[in-house]
Amino acid sequence: MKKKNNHQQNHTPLFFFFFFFFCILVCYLPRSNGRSEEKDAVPVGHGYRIRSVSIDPSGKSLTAYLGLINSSSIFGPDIQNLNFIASFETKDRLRIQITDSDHRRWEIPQDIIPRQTRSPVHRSLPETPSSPPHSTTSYFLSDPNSDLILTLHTTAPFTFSITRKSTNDTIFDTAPTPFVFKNQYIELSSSLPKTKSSLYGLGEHTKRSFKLVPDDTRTLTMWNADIGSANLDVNLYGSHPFYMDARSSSSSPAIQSHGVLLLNSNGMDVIYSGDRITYKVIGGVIDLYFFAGPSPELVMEQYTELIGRPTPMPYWSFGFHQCRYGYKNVADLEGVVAGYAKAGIPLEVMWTDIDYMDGYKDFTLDPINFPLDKMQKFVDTLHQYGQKYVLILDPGISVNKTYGTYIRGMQADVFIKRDGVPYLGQVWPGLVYFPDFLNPVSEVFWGDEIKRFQDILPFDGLWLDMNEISNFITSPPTPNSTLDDPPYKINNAGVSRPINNSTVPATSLHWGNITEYNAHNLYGLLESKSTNAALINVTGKRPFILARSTFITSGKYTAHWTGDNAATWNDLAYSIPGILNFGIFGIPMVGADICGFSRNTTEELCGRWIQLGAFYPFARDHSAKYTIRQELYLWDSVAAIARKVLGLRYRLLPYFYTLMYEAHQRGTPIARPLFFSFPQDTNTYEISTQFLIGKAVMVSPVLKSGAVSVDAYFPAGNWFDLFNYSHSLSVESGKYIKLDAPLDHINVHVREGNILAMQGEAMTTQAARKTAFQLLVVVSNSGNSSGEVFLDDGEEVEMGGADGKWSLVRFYGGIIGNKVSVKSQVVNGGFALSQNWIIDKVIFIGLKKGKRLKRYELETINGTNLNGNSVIKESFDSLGFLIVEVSKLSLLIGKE
Ligand code: MIG
Repeated sequence: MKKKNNHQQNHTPLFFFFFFFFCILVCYLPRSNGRSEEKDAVPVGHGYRIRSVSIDPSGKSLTAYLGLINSSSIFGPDIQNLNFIASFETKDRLRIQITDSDHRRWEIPQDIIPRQTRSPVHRSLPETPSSPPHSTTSYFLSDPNSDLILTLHTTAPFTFSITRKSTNDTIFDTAPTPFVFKNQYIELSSSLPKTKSSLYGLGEHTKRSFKLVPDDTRTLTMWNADIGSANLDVNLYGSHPFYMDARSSSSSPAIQSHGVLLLNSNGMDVIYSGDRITYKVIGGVIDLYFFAGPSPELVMEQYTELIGRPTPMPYWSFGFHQCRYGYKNVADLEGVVAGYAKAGIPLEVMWTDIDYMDGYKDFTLDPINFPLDKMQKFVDTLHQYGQKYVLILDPGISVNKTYGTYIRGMQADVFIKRDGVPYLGQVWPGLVYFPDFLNPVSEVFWGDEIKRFQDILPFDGLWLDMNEISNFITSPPTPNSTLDDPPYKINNAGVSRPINNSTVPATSLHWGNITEYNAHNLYGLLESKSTNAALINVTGKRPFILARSTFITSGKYTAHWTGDNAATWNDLAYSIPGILNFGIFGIPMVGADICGFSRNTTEELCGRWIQLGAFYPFARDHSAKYTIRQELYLWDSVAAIARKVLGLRYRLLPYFYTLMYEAHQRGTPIARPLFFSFPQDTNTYEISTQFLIGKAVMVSPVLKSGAVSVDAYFPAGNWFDLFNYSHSLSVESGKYIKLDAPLDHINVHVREGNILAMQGEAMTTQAARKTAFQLLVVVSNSGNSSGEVFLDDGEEVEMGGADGKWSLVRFYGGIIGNKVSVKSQVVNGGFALSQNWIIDKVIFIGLKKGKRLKRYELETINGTNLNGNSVIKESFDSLGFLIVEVSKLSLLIGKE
């Protein structure tokens, strides 16, 4: 029995008045949903009071027992007793868990997302709960090494706040809104300092801008759904309840950013109104993580330390990919490959969509249009030319007694069930069952199917579509089920559609009796995880997987594309926020369908799209069935643009790949928002039309029809056109500059202070890797510049692993007296030396104006004369910076 009476001494008649009032409201709001409640000032619940608090002697964790103040009737009965546990898991990571003291609730299983186990919790309440002494109004949890401090406010209803010690800035504060915890409705809200805070993340949604725009009518809903990304502001394929808050500060450092993750897989609405953020979650527990930053890079490092670092991608996956829904047959595929070759446009990977399958059944080939022998020959030929092949898989397994995969799946009993039998859905093959990736047997089953197919057709990567799960039917709800029809309706599809809409019903069961209600958002993640393990087993190589549906930690297994956009100028522009968001979600290998998926593209749009898409981390042209063809060679203008921009991309491959390494080591995105590198410049917080690749290269695309110039923002510094080093810009403080951008040109600039290791253009990444390196040393005003390049075979499972079959070369440029120097430091030079890679050219740009070099003498650090056959050319750029090009060198890159 709960000792309710002890804790209800403070009930006043006022409370009952409110209760009565509230009840009337509810009764007169038929079919009310979350959003109409939001408008009313009446809180959904009355909050909790603290019954006791204990702080661990280590000072790193705190446990409080909370008792309900008073119940409310909306969205079901309140949970009576809660445990509140706060702990510093690292100095930069504070975790807050709130859950039912008396009953176990759904939490994402540890083997899916590993994390620290809860510090010992007393399941039952102490005999005589000790109320906090009257004199105490707050409890603090403060780790001496951490910049964060937690305050528990003991006045009823209880609230908590988190403050940054160094600036005294409050980063999270649940006051004054009472916290609500019901079985199927949890509400937690924090105030935000409207003018100081800029929020990014909370996806997956297509947004007009990268920075979240306050909007209290439109929810940020998270419930994985097969909704085309051409739809703005509605829940899409994946769920990432993580945001980064970049706060400008007058103190140093100028940006104080932190991250907040709600580790919860249930459906939710998040409402961001500028001065508040409110989570409305329909299950699970509160498991909040605060990452102290303070730089955006550190937030990413701390976030990915918890969720896992992004998986490395094979070198070849940074090449250009071509796909289409609706390729007719093998001859069609061959024609496309030939079209690229003939046009001299690099094509790395050819894809097939569901067209290749026999009756849309996974692991089968259409015997007429994509017969095995022709497909084998096709894939062999691709491989001979150093190209790759990727194919699509859908999760639904056709229910067909003559289909091997189905038979084996039934034997292994791997399918999701409802009412004791496999749940029958409907997708492309007709009736299907869905493998339950929560069941460990599924990984074995799935891996075996992949192996059987790999054995006959040696594909190089897998594309996982429809894994939200997408279902062409909506099965009727189980009568009176609060799972199929929960009391609070999340804003599914922007119109509060039932959560069961076009997916597997919430009452379906996974292995271990886990409901689809709880596990729904995990499906794509689990499929990616199993597929990743299978590919490593089968090929022994680094896997390439492209998944549509993602969740927290998906970056450990897969790349992502932003799904079904449309061939419109708007969708071209929205691809930038889309890509930047996935960087923040820990999935740096991301791209949007180049030239647009649905609707007919146009020559101009496709030209502009490949200009931008050539700089997406993942660059794939893909289109829908029944749209016009959009392979890049089909228009002369687009072909010329493609040669130019993909030429630069391929020269930058070592740079992209090194950024992959950095992402894998530290979680830093490949494509980054400007504020990552220019935090002191608050104008950058708003920018959604440009982005950085790493920290050195800035892309400023044309996003409007008919435009032949672009207003691009340049943070302070000297910038140099990467296509033509003699075009430079210099800005003292950040400003917009109007740049020429004729149809055949995209503005891509490199910033002073960087050194890029580039290679030559080629038709495949394999061929590009055989060319000599060139160093572009972008001398800075301060004289110093740096850069690095990571080198390995591009496909071993580990990247930078213990076997040491890799090299990392760091370059440092400097001006000492009247000498310009560039030095390298080599970690594990052996690998690079074994490849005989040389640097044959070093180009210095951004050298001080006005002076020519008087005398050239090239020497290595140890004094060896290098003049040999080398050739030196000197010129001035548009601003008078000196450019010096030293060619015909042969410096081994693996040697310091
Ligand atoms: O119901 O496989 O987002 O890229 O071409 C549509 C056909 C299924 C959706 C994917 C899209 C793919 C398409 N798929």
